[in-house]
Amino acid sequence: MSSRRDFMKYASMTGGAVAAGSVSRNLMAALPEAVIQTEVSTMPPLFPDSGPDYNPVVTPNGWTLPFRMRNNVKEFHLIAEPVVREMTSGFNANLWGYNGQSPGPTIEVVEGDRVRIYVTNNLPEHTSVHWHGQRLPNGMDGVTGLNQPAIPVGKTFVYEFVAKRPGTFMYHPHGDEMVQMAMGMMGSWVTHPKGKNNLISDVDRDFCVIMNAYDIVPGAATPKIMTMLDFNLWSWNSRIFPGIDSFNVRQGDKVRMRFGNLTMTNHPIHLHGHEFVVSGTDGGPVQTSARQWEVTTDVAVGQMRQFEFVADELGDWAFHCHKSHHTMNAMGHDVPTMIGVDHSGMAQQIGSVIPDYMVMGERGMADMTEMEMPIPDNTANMMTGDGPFGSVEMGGMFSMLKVRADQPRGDYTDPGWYEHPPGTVAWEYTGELDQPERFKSEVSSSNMAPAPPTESVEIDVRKPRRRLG
Ligand SMILES: [Cu+2]
Repeated sequence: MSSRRDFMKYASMTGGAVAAGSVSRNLMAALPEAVIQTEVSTMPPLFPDSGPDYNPVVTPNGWTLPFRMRNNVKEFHLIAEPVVREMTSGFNANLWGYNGQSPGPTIEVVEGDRVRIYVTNNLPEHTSVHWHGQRLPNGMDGVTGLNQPAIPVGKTFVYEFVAKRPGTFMYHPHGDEMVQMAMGMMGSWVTHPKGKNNLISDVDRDFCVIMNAYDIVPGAATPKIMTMLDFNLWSWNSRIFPGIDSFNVRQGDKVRMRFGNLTMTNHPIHLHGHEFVVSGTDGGPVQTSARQWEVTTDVAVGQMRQFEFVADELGDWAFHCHKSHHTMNAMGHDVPTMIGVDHSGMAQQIGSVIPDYMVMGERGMADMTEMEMPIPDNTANMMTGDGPFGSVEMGGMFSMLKVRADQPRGDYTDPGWYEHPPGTVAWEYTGELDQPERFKSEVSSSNMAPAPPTESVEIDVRKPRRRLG
């Protein structure tokens, strides 16, 4: 099996979007071709044409790394390098990644495969790769200083091990990792089961997402790397909504989602309109008897989770992290809450000194999506993304599951907006409105200050007593 043939197959599937990389011709004799990808659209699955058959995964706004077979070993070539990632339309980030993108390409193998990965370091500093979650020889685990010397700038190291157990894994540096992961160095790894495994079901669609977070000041393009908690860009495969592709499926499809978390906080991943079971964790497939139906599953720091469901409800279903700050883009967090504060007068006074002054958050933040206030160049809007009924008021870790009866099998393209059958959209009631009856105790609640007591109140304080016996 020649690498050229593998490569050609992939290139023809993707319309030539993948191009050969920067490795010189004489090196190619020994090294597998380095394939570079710079398109941000979702690449179609990479069907295997050697070894055992499997149903490949799709990485939304990402791609799968082609390999070559050499003496029964699957050979890959990763190039660690600075990249420019379009995180959403109109916003580019200077990141570090692999083979042209951050996150790097998804690596897909089969249980029992012997895998050899060439890693070329084109970063301005040393690096290494840790194969997160894998069983492998200690010297292949990729911790700089502990298992190997760091890969110096300009050098290529080789990792080789057998992909022992099926599941969802990740890869990331384990040398100056705080900097390199904050800059976007990471990727997904999927090991398919060899043959039939009773705990791993066949699915029609298999999506693979790595969650990452960046701290990029509005107007800037390079992440702040010292940030520990206050990240402001919460992304899936280094894309932020509305830049994240929707997850498009055919009604009745069995769907698997794989989520890995390489951020510094947990993400409760929430799907509307369907229930799912968590079918796999970092340790492998979950026993059938231990699975429970959920609509949200938490993916903690450093974890991978697989969940599965049958997409039986037609429509465009919201799909997002349930931490509401994570469905927003770059914003200032240190802003006082002004809801309920009357700014009238004050804005005018400030306006005489600062002509463009604008009151923020007087009636909630939804106005922010409409204001279109001038923002610095190369800044993502805080929460935008238009739906068929107006602004979705979301950013960050948000997308949609689009279920269609006529979505062709294996077709991952966006079918557009769902057309609701007549009478199935929430509508405005225009009839009579009676004044709601309230309990007496409610009358003075909400925005009104409680009435001052008319007489002095005697309070009976009961002191805690020591319990006897
Ligand atoms: Cu989150």
